Amino acid sequence: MSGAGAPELQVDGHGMRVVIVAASWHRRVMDGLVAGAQRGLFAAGVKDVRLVRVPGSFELPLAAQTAARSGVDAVVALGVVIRGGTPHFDYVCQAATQGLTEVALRTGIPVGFGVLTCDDEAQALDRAGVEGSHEDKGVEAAQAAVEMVRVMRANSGSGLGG
Ligand code: DLZ
Repeated sequence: MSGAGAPELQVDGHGMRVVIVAASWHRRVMDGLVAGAQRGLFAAGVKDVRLVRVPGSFELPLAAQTAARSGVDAVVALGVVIRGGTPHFDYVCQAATQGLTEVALRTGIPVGFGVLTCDDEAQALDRAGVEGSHEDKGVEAAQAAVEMVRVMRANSGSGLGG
């Protein structure tokens, strides 16, 4: 899956409260993703942004669920899992992806998905919004979360949202 075809979202997050939950493995990549998400949220007008750090991507769903239940409008989940020589990669990716999906469905709170699953660190850095990157997945995840708040609110009368 490539980043080609990503929408250009003009998002408005004024008045929203957002929590970024971020894993700590692979520091350089994570610093880029967190900075990108913060940049995206501030550019959208979100002033109330809190950052929660967890050890690894496996821990993201629980932190995201706790944040989602605390009364915020949206959660942005960030992590990077780099393929090693064992099946561990697949289990961590699966747990993070499935867990974050369940959090959004269970709570009704949008969760921006900014978890990179890469073959190596160079591939991850190319998507991390650092100098020389071709993509900025932190910004994309933040914009998607803010846009989903708007979508849910706009469609609350149609059974979408609360
Ligand atoms: C154990 C592990 C490994 C091997 N690789 C990564 C990784 O690339 N990215 C990441 O975010 N976390 C990794 N982890 C840690 C797990 O996500 C988790 O923190 C530990 O298994 C402890 O629960």
